[in-house]
Amino acid sequence: MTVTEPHTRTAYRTCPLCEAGCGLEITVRGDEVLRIRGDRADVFSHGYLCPKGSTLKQLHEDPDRLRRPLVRRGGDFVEVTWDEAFAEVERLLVPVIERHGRDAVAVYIGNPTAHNLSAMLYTRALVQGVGTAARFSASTVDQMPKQVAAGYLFGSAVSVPVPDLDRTDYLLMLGANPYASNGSLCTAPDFPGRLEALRARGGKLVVVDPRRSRTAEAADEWIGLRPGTDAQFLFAIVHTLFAEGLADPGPRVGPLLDGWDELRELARPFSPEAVAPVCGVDAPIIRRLARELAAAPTAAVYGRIGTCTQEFGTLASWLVDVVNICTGNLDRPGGAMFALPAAGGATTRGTPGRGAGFSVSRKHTTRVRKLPRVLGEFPVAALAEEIDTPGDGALRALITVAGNPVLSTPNSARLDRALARLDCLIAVDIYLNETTRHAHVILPPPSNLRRSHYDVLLLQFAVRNVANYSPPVLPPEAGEPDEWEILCKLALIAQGAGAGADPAVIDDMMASAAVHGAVRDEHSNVHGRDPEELLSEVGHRRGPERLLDIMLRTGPYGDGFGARPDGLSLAVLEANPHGVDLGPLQPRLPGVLRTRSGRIELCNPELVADVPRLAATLDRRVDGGFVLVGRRDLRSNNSWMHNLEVLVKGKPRCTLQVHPDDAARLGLTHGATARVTSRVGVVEAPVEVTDGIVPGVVSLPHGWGHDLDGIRMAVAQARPGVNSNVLADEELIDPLSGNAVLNGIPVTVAPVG
Ligand SMILES: Nc1nc2c(c(=O)[nH]1)N[C@H]1C(S)=C(S)[C@@H](COP(=O)(O)OP(=O)(O)OC[C@H]3O[C@@H](n4cnc5c(=O)[nH]c(N)nc54)[C@H](O)[C@@H]3O)O[C@H]1N2
Ligand SMILES: Nc1nc2c(c(=O)[nH]1)N[C@H]1C(S)=C(S)[C@@H](COP(=O)(O)OP(=O)(O)OC[C@H]3O[C@@H](n4cnc5c(=O)[nH]c(N)nc54)[C@H](O)[C@@H]3O)O[C@H]1N2
Ligand code: SF4
Ligand SMILES: [Mo]
Repeated sequence: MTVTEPHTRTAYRTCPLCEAGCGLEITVRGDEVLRIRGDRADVFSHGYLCPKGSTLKQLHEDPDRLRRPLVRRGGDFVEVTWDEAFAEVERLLVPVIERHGRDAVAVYIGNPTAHNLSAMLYTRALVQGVGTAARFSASTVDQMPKQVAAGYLFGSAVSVPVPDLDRTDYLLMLGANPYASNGSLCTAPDFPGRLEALRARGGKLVVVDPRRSRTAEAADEWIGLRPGTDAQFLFAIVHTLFAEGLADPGPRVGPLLDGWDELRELARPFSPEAVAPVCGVDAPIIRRLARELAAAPTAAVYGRIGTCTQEFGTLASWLVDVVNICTGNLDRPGGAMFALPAAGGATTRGTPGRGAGFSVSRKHTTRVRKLPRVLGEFPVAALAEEIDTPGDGALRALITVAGNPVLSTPNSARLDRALARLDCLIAVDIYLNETTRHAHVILPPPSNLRRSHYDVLLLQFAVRNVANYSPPVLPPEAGEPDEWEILCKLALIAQGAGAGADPAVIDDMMASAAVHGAVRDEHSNVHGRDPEELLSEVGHRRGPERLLDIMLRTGPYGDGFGARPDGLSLAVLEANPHGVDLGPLQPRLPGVLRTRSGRIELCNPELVADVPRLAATLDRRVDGGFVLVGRRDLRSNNSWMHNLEVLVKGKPRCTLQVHPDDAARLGLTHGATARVTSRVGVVEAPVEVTDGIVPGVVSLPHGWGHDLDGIRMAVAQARPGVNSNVLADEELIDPLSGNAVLNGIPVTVAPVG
């Protein structure tokens, strides 16, 4: 017998770990990953990589990452075959549906699904298969306010404008720290480099944040704002623009606006003087910023987590776009623009410029708090009470897909207890962690390196139009289902088709529905064609590849199945492993609109109805108490990458940041332990004294607290940190979006001992 050394080869893959979507160059030998570095030929990231990118190798190799399904037997988990696992799902789930109905089964979709082609396309099948109203996701601890604001303004909840980073002359950034996060709802690999380029070409960067974040440090100016007061601050900018005759939407956008005069009236009470004591920012500074925004050749306002996960998340998100409109910067190069994604764009289908609009129905509400369903889902802040409040309609089962709500959502301790009471918890997940320890069955999808990728979601928010497909770097393991097959299988079991049902049934239905939808759409490049003919053209593909091919070919750059031979298809992307560049953003108004009126609805009544709540804060006095905010670290990724030694080594990151004046007042010293108490919980954390935070504000990162029993993440358990969401109050939500308030939580702080 001769043993041949497997040869070394290079594969290219888009990084799935954050929204930046950097191109990776991965060197493999056989099944072994030798090296990961930035792909210098990638059309978007040009070789950029953050410290997480190369850890796909460590993640792939992590011995704690689950490779086989686990089933709970007594107090223990045992490894079983996939057939046994699906049989167990059927045994547990079907009786819950029979006895308590479909709405007794909740589904929670977590963040990594947004970076996962398989999960992105097939969680819909799962949710439909379960047929439940009880849908929850990480969206309501994240960006829901932005989507609601965009929905009201532009008619579609994904028509979120992004700052045209590479061309703008002035960027006002609120509640985002891309030096740590690499950007969010603004897909831009090497975000820091793009900000440096902005300054190098003579532009200005202003960061509004209660913390002097790394991004604030790199900026021209840091504005230390009181948490949760972005809406008041932005309204004061709008006020100033009107008061000084600077408000001008420009000749293209102006004629599309409804509600201009109403906006001026709404802004009237929010003078810089009125908001200054609330925001903790002097009136002359606000006035100057308004003038600078108006005077800059081009400018963009951008807000993210800090402006969303707060008391006035939707109003703040709305006002970000409103300022862009008032300064004439919406939809023009250098301003705030809409991407034109190659696949799956919600505003690239149907009649351009008009649509069904966005609305929140109060017909379906949660059982306990009567909270409305927004974009088809309930606030995750209500998940625990929907389980632990007894009575008709209580939740009995939960299916999580790539989610760790026990660490990520408010009043974690209550949710943790509630999950333990479920009759059935099925987790599609790669770790036995704080949430999945309550599961009856854990179904682990394959390693990222054994899966294909295309960022269907986040390229809708990119600062440049690109398309990038990655085939699996390594072949699938025999007998291991891909994530989409797991999700389809769960859908089929919930439908009563049994654990032996073939996922292909759902996949075929989805492909057929996608083709039929495109053929019916009068504005599609395949309108009126024979669906069977189109399906046979993609008949050699299945799963996500087939769906993606259909989306690309019927998309705005697509080949239209032969109608435009030089257009995009999956085959074209396969031939271009570094991606295809589709150019800088182009103006998209009015075609991007999907409002019923076909206009930009500046003052939707739902938004207007929340303004009095905001105005009431103008009488609020800062009372000397503390509020808690979060933060991110470049080497973290929410709750789930703390099991990689390369990322967690070094000094502890889960610290409570306290301003020196506050530390002195409280008797806290650097390295001492502080007790932080909120209405719902208490944590003890090591103190980090820093002048990089506004007095009266303390900061603790989220995603930590790995010291719970029964988890299997040895590295994370060795440096557990504390869970900041034990302090987050599930009663505090932004009413328009149902989004949790994770920033600006009232707390008391005291030394321990
Ligand atoms: N390294 C790393 N990268 C990540 C993640 C991660 O966990 N780690 N998570 C990813 C995910 S899921 C997301 S959604 C994105 C988020 O990306 P970003 O939005 O950039 O999130 P953060 O880095 O948390 O920055 C939020 C900032 O808001 C500030 N802030 C808090 N409260 C307020 C407030 O009331 N007003 C204002 N103006 N600012 C406030 C905080 O101090 C913080 O600096 O990051 C993604 N990228
Ligand atoms: N206090 C506070 N809380 C926050 C935030 C904050 O800023 N402050 N940020 C919020 C934000 S922006 C978000 S997005 C949420 C995140 O909330 P979640 O999505 O609930 O939590 P994650 O930490 O992202 O957990 C992801 C889970 O997916 C698993 N996983 C990883 N990769 C895969 C995969 O490929 N397939 C599957 N099936 N599973 C996988 C991991 O093991 C983990 O269990 O947290 C929110 N919570
Ligand atoms: S910035 Fe995001 S996409 Fe790029 S390498 Fe880091 S984790 Fe991956
Ligand atoms: Mo997020």
